[in-house]
Amino acid sequence: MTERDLSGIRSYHMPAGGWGALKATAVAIAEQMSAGKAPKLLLQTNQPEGFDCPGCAWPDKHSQSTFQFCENGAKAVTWEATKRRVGPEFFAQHTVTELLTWSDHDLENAGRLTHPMRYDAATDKYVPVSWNEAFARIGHVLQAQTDKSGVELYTSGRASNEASFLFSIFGREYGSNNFADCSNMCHEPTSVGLPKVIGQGKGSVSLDDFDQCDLIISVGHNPGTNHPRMMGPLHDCARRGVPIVVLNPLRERSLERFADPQDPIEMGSLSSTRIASNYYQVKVGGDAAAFKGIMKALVERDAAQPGILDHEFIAQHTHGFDAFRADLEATSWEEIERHSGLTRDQLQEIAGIYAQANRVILTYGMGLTQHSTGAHNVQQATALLLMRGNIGKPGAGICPLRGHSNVQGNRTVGITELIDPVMFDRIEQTFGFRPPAKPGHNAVNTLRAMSSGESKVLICLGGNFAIAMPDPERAGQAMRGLELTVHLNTKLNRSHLLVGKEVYILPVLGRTELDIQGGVAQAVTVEDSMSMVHASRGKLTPASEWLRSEPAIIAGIAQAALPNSRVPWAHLVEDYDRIRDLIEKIYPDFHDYNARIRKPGGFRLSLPATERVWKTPSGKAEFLIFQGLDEDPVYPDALKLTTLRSHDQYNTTIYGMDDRYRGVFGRRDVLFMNAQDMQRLGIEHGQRVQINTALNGETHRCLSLTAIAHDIAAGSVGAYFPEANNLCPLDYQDPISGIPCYKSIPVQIRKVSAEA
Ligand SMILES: Nc1nc2c(c(=O)[nH]1)N[C@H]1C(S)=C(S)[C@@H](COP(=O)(O)OP(=O)(O)OC[C@H]3O[C@@H](n4cnc5c(=O)[nH]c(N)nc54)[C@H](O)[C@@H]3O)O[C@H]1N2
Ligand SMILES: Nc1nc2c(c(=O)[nH]1)N[C@H]1C(S)=C(S)[C@@H](COP(=O)(O)OP(=O)(O)OC[C@H]3O[C@@H](n4cnc5c(=O)[nH]c(N)nc54)[C@H](O)[C@@H]3O)O[C@H]1N2
Ligand SMILES: [Mo]
Repeated sequence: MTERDLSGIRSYHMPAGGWGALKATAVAIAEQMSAGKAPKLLLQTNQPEGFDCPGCAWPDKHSQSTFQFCENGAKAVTWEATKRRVGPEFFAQHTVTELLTWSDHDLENAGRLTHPMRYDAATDKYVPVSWNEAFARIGHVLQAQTDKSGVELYTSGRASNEASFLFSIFGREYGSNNFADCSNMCHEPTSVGLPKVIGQGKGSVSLDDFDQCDLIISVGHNPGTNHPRMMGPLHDCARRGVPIVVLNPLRERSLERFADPQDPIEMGSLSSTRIASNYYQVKVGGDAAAFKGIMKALVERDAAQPGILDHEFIAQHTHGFDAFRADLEATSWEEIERHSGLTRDQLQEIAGIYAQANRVILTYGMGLTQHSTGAHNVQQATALLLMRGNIGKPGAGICPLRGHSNVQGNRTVGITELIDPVMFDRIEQTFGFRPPAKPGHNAVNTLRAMSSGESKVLICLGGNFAIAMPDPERAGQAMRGLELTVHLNTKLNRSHLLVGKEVYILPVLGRTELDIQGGVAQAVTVEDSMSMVHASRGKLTPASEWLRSEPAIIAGIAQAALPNSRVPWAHLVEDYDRIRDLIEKIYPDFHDYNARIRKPGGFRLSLPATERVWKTPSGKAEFLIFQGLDEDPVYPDALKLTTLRSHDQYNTTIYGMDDRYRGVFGRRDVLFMNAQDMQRLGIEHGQRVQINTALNGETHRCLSLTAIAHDIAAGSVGAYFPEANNLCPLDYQDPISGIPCYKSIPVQIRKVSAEA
């Protein structure tokens, strides 16, 4: 007899959204906030005079003032605005060793950080420290570093443009270009891959394009959970009869059907709208092969019926098509089928739907980017659009779905490890110092340098670096070896507990809170997924009187570390308009910054590809060939593990233990498997299995989970992050963009016997 544990595993038959979403919102409010406060707060989310939702980077029509309901946005807001507190009494009661035994959910659920804290090794506890003392010590250790390039500065994408810019100037004046960003784990293949093909590292569509498109291709994203406000446009398009073609190994409920909580008819009649017109369960890691198949089919159709491809656009606007077509013609259908997991007929069918549409938007998320071929995948998706001229015209274009609400903005205002001579010249002209010439570290190289002892200091502007990264063991060892670690955060997380010699937790104001400087309420600015920049104004009384804003804390650290700084830190922090005036000097695209953010909705940064201006070396859009088909030619037939977000989590923040739409309740220790794969391996629904990374030399990476039969493509398995990060080797990354491969890890799976 095998033991099976199916507790909390049950089918969920409802559509995404609907009453389930309203109920979950009510529960989130009841658990975190006093009921009176919440409705008013939620009504201020994404309104012209309110704050930008800290949930995701999906844009809003800010000029309108209708409230857009969003369950997971509500969770993000109430989680920040919680009534719970983690103050000095909390830390006095718990040693770091004890807190390490807590779950990620329990750590953050303890509440908002209220005081600056310093780790005391003698008692193994965090103790309160004054702001001045913390800044003085941090400044002292920073000044004492002989190798300034051994200081690492990490940014998580919730930080505003103002905070990110000050952080980037501080680090560069100090002497380090080490600006790792959560974008290195997220959309780096977009930032690196897109400029090579269309001359810009950002998407090309705006919200209005969704009103005009006649086909949407959705690849590797789960909007009902991660970009819920996107469900509005998807729902509208579906109702307009726009076909929506989905490529995703899992059948995600929100891509199947959705009931709009703002639609009285759907809510009243318990009906819903189908979202995907065609759903294709591509194999994990099979996207490049699938794109090649669709494009091969298009080439074949065009040979039979010229005009399927947009030859005029290709001739006038692109470069490299003949070689690209020759590669498609030389690729066999058998290989395409084997690697994509889709049949030739299915791929032909997609090509047929695509060939009939004239204004096509292709949207994508982590399912496409977090691969060892992430940049290639993004480029293949773009090539598909280019073949029929679907970039740079109304209703068409490429739409990467960014993660954190300001991750795109961080990068625009200087959070990059790369050397940019134009930016460096402007910094020199503006401030009178030149940033160091040595290129910095991205996220993976940051962890490598910390782990080898080359880097000794880590300053984190938000986030949970050590837990978001692959290879928790190595991250733990790296964190424990540091001389100084500084965390600017709203909540307690596990990175705080991986203590080195000297550690500070500095509590920050959140996006929802009033930020008063020089007696005046300040606004910060953020850039959404569609390059719209707008203001965000917090409204709530801060969680504690000791909190400081991110810009103020960065200024405090900078003043202590750089006594002869050329930057007027205190003056800048008194009025954030002054910070924006400087951003405009370094990045001229922000001209008239302060005037333009005062208009409802803000302004859009320039996107040359939308005008069919291609900022590539050839001056044209490029067709770049992806050699071969498989992202993992060494282990093509191994099962491929993908790591996923549940419906109740925000990255490493675990709001709760349910994943409603996937039918998992009260637990996260599951491995989603295809029923045929289970049968082949003799594994039963609910049985405990051991998963090993199958990469050479990585066999020590293992994890035990409960296998459950799920509607997932054959050859693919799925587990939750961050629990499964132990199975992700740090060195398994995309050589072009440096992103860790979180989504397609070759694994072996075996049963764990009941006696074991
Ligand atoms: N509520 C909430 N909102 C969030 C976040 C959150 O954690 N919670 N995180 C934010 C951040 S930082 C980000 S980056 C975004 C992430 O948003 P998504 O990109 O939606 O993130 P994932 O949950 O990683 O899921 C990706 C989807 O890709 C599919 N997939 C997995 N492997 C493959 C593959 O090989 N090929 C294809 N085609 N599909 C695949 C999965 O089945 C899943 O549906 O969301 C942001 N918004
Ligand atoms: N296996 C696997 N690993 C992954 C992924 C995956 O799909 N699979 N996804 C990757 C992706 S896309 C990303 S973006 C990274 C996420 O990496 P990070 O951005 O580093 O992690 P988060 O979990 O978003 O950070 C949570 C912490 O942010 C802090 N915080 C919240 N709001 C604020 C604020 O306003 N200011 C400040 N200063 N702090 C704040 C809180 O203290 C909280 O503990 O994870 C990556 N890791
Ligand atoms: Mo992300």
